[in-house]
Amino acid sequence: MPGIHLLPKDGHIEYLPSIFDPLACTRLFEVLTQSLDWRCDQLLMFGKLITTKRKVAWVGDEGCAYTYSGVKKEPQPWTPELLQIKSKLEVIAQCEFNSCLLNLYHDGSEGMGWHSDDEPELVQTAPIASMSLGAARKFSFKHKTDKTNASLMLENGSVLLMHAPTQTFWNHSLVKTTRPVGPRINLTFRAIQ
Ligand SMILES: O=C(O)CCC(=O)C(=O)O
Ligand SMILES: [Mn+2]
Repeated sequence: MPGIHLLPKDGHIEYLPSIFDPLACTRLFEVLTQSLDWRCDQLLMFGKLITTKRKVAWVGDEGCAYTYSGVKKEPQPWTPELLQIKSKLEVIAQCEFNSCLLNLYHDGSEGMGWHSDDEPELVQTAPIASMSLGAARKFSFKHKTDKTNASLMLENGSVLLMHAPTQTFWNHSLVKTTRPVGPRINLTFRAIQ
């Protein structure tokens, strides 16, 4: 599938704008907000348990528990809407996913710091498919060793595919902004072994 390619080396990302139409996105935003059990995220930082304002929902096949930032998450079951999105992204990404992490950012004061999704339970060769709904937000990559930077805007209805070995060599972050921006939901479909 033709997309916008951004990383100069050591990985491969494809940005696909307008995969979902604006009407479908508005409806999905509402349905996801109401049909999932959203919790404040909990991260272990310097030995302390931090609770974020950003909300998360972890969805997946039974048995797909996932540990990140020192906290183990048990999945909630798939909803019909999430299964439909999953099928569409599996065709685009040519890969099967068994879990999805959803993040709900209420405004520009919420973001996600530098990290890579390189946990051992993720299938290392599988891409991560990241779908965005709502406000467009800046997403940045920084090379882990030489600190090369690259950024793009993740727009409503877009999909970003992060192919292997991107997570090995690059960190990414969802940049906070003082610009007034509305809420945004991001869905990252993942393959857990
Ligand atoms: O909100 C985003 O676009 C990124 C979220 C992310 O990096 C993650 O869930 O691991
Ligand atoms: Mn990530």
